[in-house]
Amino acid sequence: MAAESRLIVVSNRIPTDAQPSGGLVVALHDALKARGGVWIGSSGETSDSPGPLHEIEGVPEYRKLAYDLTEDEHRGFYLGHANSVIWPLFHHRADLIDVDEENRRQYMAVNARVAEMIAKVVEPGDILWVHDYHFLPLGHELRKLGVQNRIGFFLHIPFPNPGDIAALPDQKQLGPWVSSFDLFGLQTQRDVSACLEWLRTATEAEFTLRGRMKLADRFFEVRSFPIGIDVDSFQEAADAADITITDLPVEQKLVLGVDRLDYSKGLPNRFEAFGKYLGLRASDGPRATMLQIAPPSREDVEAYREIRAELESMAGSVNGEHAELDWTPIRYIRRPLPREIVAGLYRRADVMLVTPLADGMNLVAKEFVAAQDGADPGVLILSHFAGAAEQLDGALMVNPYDTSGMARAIDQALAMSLHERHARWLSMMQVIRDTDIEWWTESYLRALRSQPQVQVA
Ligand code: ADQ
Repeated sequence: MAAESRLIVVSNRIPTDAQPSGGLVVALHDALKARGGVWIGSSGETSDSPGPLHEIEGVPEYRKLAYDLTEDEHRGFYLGHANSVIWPLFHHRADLIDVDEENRRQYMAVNARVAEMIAKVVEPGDILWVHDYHFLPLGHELRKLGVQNRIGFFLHIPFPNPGDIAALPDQKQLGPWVSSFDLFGLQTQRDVSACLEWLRTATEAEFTLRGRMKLADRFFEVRSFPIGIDVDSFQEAADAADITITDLPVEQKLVLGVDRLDYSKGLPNRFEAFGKYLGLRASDGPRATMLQIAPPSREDVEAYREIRAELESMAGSVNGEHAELDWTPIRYIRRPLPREIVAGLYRRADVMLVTPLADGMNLVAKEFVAAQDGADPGVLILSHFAGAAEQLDGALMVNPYDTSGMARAIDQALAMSLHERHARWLSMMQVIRDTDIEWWTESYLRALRSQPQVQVA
């Protein structure tokens, strides 16, 4: 068999541990270990004079090359344009975007600088796989430097509503950015439809006979690859976990939420729905406690400070209304918890609430399913707006804007028969096994490799 092409992965942060943990990071680590290649990303450090790529120690099979950002770049590129314009807009929150000319300039400058560093290490035959919204212009910058290798992109977050794209200061450039990649990978069919609709209505792109798109002189493909998890490793972690880690009495029901604290995750609506559920519940009925784990992320961004204050006030008011001497209905933990503990909580939970207003996929939904004991599985309540909803039709689907509907779903889930819980869980397990993380990496890279290297339709 001919040697496989060397893989170059580009992602915002490069893992610094030799043996990384976390689903996506492990998948990319495994892909690089098997093929050899290079992983390029930010070191997470800032420096006044960042200098060139520097080697980070890892495993012998592939190299890790990191770059530092200046303070100004971190503020403008990362906190500013990527997380205060692209993130909210792509999560359908155009009302939250904070457009700033200097931040946009830093976003472009970092992409140009990273492209120059990458161009120095690319060899003929390498394939490049660029990850996420921090690097939308990277393919275009690489093409400007003469890089002709196959370059793929994967967007981990939703594709925006086509009409909202007009709010991007870069809207005219987005077409050339997307078409500079040979394969533009998205999480769901819904994202692909939105992307194709935007290409058709707002750009000069044409559909070609072989299902590819053409924009100016470039041919490219837009396709969905729903990301998965390492099912066995999650199942093993849950099997090994201590499920008595909470002090809840065994007969008490646990309703769980595990999210990064982010306005896209729909946490205020979830708290409100749980409050309404408590209002529905018979006063002598079984007690259910909701445990929400939500460590704050990106606290330097104003919108994140606001959501944190809102949640704390809501938890206080629901508890004020419903708590009893020996029962606090909403518990809220703001620390990130280790994976083993999260796996134990998934296993202990009777109901899992995954109710984002918008989400690329949402791996928590899949991890919860993998962590269940098949003899007595819990119930997943899933928002229509999570990418995972396209696959996990065994979940109880909810509209996160309808908090009364969510309250009824919590009630229904807590009362569900073992027979129904089991049937729903089995159908979800089948899907998460069929499209696990290895399937995702393999199918994406196979599709990227099969893009013609010479640009033809
Ligand atoms: P995220 O927005 O981070 O990822 P998600 O996919 O749900 O969202 O979670 C990522 C990981 O973080 C999961 O493995 C989860 O276990 C862990 N995690 C989340 N909250 C945690 C907590 N409170 N404590 C400990 N661990 C926690 C982005 C996109 C998603 C997409 C992924 C992968 O926003 O839509 O699914 O990338 O493509």
